[in-house]
Amino acid sequence: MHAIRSDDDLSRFLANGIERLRRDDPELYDLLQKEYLRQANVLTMVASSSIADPSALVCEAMPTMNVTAEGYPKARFHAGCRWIDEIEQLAIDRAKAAFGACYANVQPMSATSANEIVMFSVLEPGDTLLGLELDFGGHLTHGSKASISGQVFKAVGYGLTRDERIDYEQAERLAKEHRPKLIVCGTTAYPRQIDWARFRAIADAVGAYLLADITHIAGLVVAGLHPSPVDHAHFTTTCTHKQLYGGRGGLILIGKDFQKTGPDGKRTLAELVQKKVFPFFQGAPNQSAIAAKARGFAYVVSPEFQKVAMRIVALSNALAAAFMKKGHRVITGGTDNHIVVVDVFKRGITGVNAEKALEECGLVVNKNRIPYDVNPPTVTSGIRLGTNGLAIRQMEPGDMVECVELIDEVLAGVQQLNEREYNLDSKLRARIEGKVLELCQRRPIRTYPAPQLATRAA
Ligand code: DSN
Repeated sequence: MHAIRSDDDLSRFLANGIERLRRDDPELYDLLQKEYLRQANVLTMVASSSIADPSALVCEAMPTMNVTAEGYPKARFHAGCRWIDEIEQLAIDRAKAAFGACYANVQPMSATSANEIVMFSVLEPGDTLLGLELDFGGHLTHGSKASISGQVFKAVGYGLTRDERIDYEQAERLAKEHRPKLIVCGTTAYPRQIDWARFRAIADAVGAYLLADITHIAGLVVAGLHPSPVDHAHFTTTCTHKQLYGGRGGLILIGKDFQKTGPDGKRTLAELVQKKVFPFFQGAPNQSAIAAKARGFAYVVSPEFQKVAMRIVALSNALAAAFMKKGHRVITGGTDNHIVVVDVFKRGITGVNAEKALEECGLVVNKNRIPYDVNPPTVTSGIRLGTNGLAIRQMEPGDMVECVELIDEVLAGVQQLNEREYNLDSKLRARIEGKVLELCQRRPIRTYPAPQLATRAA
């Protein structure tokens, strides 16, 4: 190997790339710069987002991107994979260590594809799966008719009880009635803990496999602030860019069942997943994303992240309490994780109007259906908030009271014209926007530029 010269250093390489981008493609550079500033200048409370550390983000920009590497470490279909193999193995080892798993596949491009890969590992087209209904906080890939999961497989859905908790009894009843081959648990808008052992008991009673999708709560699971499903479920999936603060993509884990044989009675669950990721579902993996995942897996086992995870939960509890103190209806009356769902329709505003009005003021949340919603998915009766990004800003529970004051003022100022249109007084908007900027400046993202109060980016 030739020695790496000091001027071959990666930081110089990246700086050169940025300089060339600025010089040769100012149009694109300007848009990227605007997005960078936008994130600094708004309070992002979208529950499915977070703020990755630059040390994870830069991995996505590495020359690893240049390597085509179909296959797995030490079993590639292409040459030139010596370091790629080590990077992917490092990501696998770190993922297994972080989650206490026996098997990890770091190649899925997203949690969506991770879920589909698991489904095709144990189901044949036309087989039955049982998942949480989208309307009750499930995910598109848990059996929605809009996704492969609901079109290729026969999907049956369980819901929530009237007090907005997972209806385990209904899930059990439906499992016994429909004999699914796969049961999916995990949610996108459920603020409470999930009883993995109970789901496993339901699955075992009907001979089904269990898939736990922990996309939203993966960081809390690593931090021990939510019980882990890894040894309860046959398969655990997650994305790596929400609460793992790593590269954008998916991850499949298997716990103690990794050597159990699958439906054909021959191949193990781990072997089935390995073959379904590649070559069945994907070609060459994104090795830069895998490097960024490796960085995220190291971050979430650090003492620093333990504090972030505790802050995530403390902030969401404070957020929920502040909403309720203002008289808002919070779904389930609180939260155990990072998610808070608020019924804004009770105040006469649709979720979509609330989302748009809040974003105008620098408060970024997303519209979300609430249990037994009377409005369609593109309108909704609720908004969903999450504290992953606020925790990175090192916010304190007291700041949540201020956030809710601002949100409440905006909602009170919305004059709803119809379910998708509203008026918002421009003076109110400017005032709240200014207060959001002050808050962003007081609690900056450490690695982003401090917001400029007078010159907010468009
Ligand atoms: N599942 C969507 C969400 O929760 O917002 C996107 O990941």
